[in-house]
Order: sequence, then structure tokens, then C-alpha cells
Amino acid sequence: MDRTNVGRTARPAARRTTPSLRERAAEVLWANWTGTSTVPSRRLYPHQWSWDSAFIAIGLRHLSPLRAQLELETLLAAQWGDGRVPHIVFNPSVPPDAYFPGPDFWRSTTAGRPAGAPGAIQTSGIVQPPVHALAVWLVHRADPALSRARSFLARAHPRLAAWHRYLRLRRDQGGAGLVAVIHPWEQGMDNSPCWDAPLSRVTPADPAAYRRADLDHGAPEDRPTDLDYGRYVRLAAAYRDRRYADGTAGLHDKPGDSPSTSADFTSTHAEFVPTQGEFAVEDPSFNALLIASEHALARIEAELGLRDASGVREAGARALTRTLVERLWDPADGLFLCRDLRAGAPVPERGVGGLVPLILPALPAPVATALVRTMCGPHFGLGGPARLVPSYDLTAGAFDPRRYWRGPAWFNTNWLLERGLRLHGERARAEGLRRTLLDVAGESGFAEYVDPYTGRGRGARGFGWSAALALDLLLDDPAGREEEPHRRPAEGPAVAVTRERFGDD
Ligand code: 9WN
Repeated sequence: MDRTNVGRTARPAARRTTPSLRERAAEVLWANWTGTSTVPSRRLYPHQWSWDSAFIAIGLRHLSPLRAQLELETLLAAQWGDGRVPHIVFNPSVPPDAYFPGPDFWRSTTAGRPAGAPGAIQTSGIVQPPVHALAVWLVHRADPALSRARSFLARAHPRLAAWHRYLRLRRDQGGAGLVAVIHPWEQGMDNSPCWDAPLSRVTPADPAAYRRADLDHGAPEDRPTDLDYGRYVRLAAAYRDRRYADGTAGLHDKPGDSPSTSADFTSTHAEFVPTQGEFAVEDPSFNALLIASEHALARIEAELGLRDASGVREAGARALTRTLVERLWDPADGLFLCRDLRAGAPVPERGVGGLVPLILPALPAPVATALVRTMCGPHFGLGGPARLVPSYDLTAGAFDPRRYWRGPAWFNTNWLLERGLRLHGERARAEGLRRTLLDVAGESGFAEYVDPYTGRGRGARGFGWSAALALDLLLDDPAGREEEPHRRPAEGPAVAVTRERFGDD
């Protein structure tokens, strides 16, 4: 049986009734499937994006576990020798000018050679949030028999371990143990006001030197300004011209290397001298997703019988949670803030990324409680004026309900927060958010993002992760999202529950 066709049963030959949400979401995923992976949007984003693929695989697993595995395998096959998973894998059958910056800009097969870029696949050279180990684990759980038959975990594991190792060794630009992003596109919330101050130091590229393809398909009032775009281009070109070097440690590990442990990170850390790029920010969401994926990788290792590695990794994930709190938690604001490494100071902007650490099982109870309060307070408005959690502070001057990542609500961040609410015992709030997400996904035609107050769709329609994550919320058993290693008792809100003492392993 061809498992890639399993989901096609969801496509009715002739419809007499209104298609269900599940059918409509499946249509989007089939329409965006290229044969080996899924594009976020046929016109605006016609290639494979890294964190999009992870979220898409999480939804695809309910339709075709095989396709979900292939999605992640295609991405991981483009991994560089130093362990990085590139943020875009270019589809050679798409015209090079369909997206900017395209393969001719990144020049991965030449400029990326010192960092071990693949010779036969064209990719970008920056990264995106490491949601992949979490996705691999969830995809495995959807069909463990198929996964075992295809050695899915055994094949993915060394690549995931090398990916995390790259981040923790090469991207600890601040020396505190957290990962730094060196471009706003790496964090994924590209146009967030959190980047305004760190970006303001960057001289924009000459606008005559490139053409923005995004404005062919997106409304200018929704997209980043030309000034910001020029800065994005300048930062990316500077990294490329440094041949994608992150520092002087110079170890180019192969994806097939044996899995590293937390002990490896500390022992080699001292040898690493980071490159001084213009932009370096420690971001709470990126780091929280790495930690969540470290927990998932520990489960993968346990499943593969690598018990010692699993135990070390689990302890490392808890230790990194403590570092995240020590370094980025802001008790006065009740959320995590970015840290601008070049300014040596926190960025005083309330972005949704500051709420994402709620997905962490080892988060101290008072921190989880404060995050829920902030999410439901005036700045994010959940359960009040906002239907979905906005990408940025509703009360701030820079808030804009239309412009991307400067206010609109996104399905991936709300999906993460639904998970976090459930994990920390906030079942009723999680259920309310789940239902609204499903309503808005259907009403908006699986929009790329929506007005957080009205739910009106903006950006692309038929967007990959919006459809995939709606499917996941529709079909996944919510109890599974409460089954984390340090889950609280199911009854009662986070505030009423006694957690283990912060600092315990
Ligand atoms: C740059 C694909 C990507 C998402 C990002 C989102 C947007 C790209 C762009 O689209 O970024 O990577 O051209 O704006 O911000 O999160 O992964 O969907």
C-alpha cells in the first residue's frame, strides 16, 4: 500500500455537502505538497522552510504518517556538515527569482562549503527555531510500527543531536549557555518590534542591488518596510561573506557523529570564540523550543535504548530551563525578554516569544503562573478583547494588527501556548483557545496570520502550518499534551498546584 496516498481518501470526488474543517485542511496540505515536502504557501513561499516543515509534519501525521516522516527527512537531508539545519531548502524546479533571497543570493554550495553545506542541494545559510526533534517524536508516536519499520528515529537521531550540538556550541555567542540568533529571520518572528533596537545599528543594503519578491504576492502594508528589508539583506549578505562562520572553534562535526551530551557542551565551550556580527540576540522562544526539543530528543534516545544519553539530555534540558529563567525572565513584566548581546541589555518589548517558554515542563510554578496572568492581561488580552494571542503587546505604540509579527495572531504561536496551558494545568483556558483556533482557522481559510481582535485573515491563504496545526488540534487527543515528564495534577490552575522546587533535577 502506498502510504503517501493515505490522506487522499479525505478528498471527495464529488461533494454534495459543505466540506468539513478536516477536509479543507487536508486540501491545503495536499495542494502544498511537492512530492517530498510541503511549501508554506504556493506563491509567497514556494520552497521548504525549516520550522514550517516541523509544524506541518505535526499535522500531516494525522493524515499520512509516512508523508510526515518524509517531510522531516527531506529537511534533515539538507543539513550542513557543521550540524546546522538551514532555514530554506530550495526546490530546483521553482524559478530562482520566485523568492528573494533565493539560491543565487545565499550561494550555499560555494560560500557554505567551509561549514559543510551539501554540494547537491541549494539552501539558505541561516537557521530557524529547532522544533524538529519535537516534531520527529510526535510523528513517531502517530504510527510507531511504521516508524520502527523505517528506522525513522534511528536515522533522524544523529542528525537531530548534531543540530542541537551546533546550536549549543556555535551559537552561544553570549557565553551564558543560551543560543543567540544572528538574524531576525532565524527567530522566525521576523518583523517583531523586539528587533527594532538591535536592527537600528545595521546599515541597510542598497535597495538598487536587489528586488523584493514578497511584494509581488503580499500587501505592502502587511509586509516589512523597505528600510527593515534592507537591513535583513545586509545582515544575511555579511554572514554569507564571512562564509557562514560563527566563530573560531572550527570543528566541523559530521551529522553521523555520535550523539553529544551536555557534558560535551561544557567541555568544548571554552574553546569557542564567537564572530562579532552586528546582530546577536538571545531570544526566549528560540531557546524554549530548543529545550522542548531536547526533552523530545531524550525521549527518542530512551526509545532507541540509549538510556544514559537520554538521562544526561533530560538533566541538561532542566539545567537549560534554569539558565533561561536566570538570564531572560523579567519578574516585573511577567514575561521573558530578549537580550541584545551587542548592547549588553534586555530588549524592553513584550513579544509573544516571551510567553512561549510556557511549553517547558520544568518551568518553576511561579513563572508559569505569571506567564498565564500576562497572557490573559491587558498586553495580550486572551479571554478578554483578543480572540487569539497577538504577536505583540496590544497596548504598545508599535502594535499594528495588520503588519506581520507586529500585532497579528499566528497559528503556530497559539498552538504552542495551547500546549503550554495544558501542560501547566490550565485545561479550561487551553480548551477555549483550542476552540477559537479551530473557528478562526476555518473562517480565515487557514490564513497565514489574523487580526487578533476580529480573527480576520491576513497574508497568504491556504497556509501550511495554519492548516496542519488546525488538524492537530482537531485530531490529537488533548490528554497527550498533558503527558509530559513533570506534568502537574490535572485539576486546578497553575497557581493552585505545588510544583517541585525550582532547582531540583
Ligand atoms: C523569511 C515561511 C516563513 C516563516 C517565517 C515568516 C516568513 C520569511 C519571509 O515566512 O519569513 O524566512 O520571507 O518573510 O516570518 O516565520 O517561516 O512561512
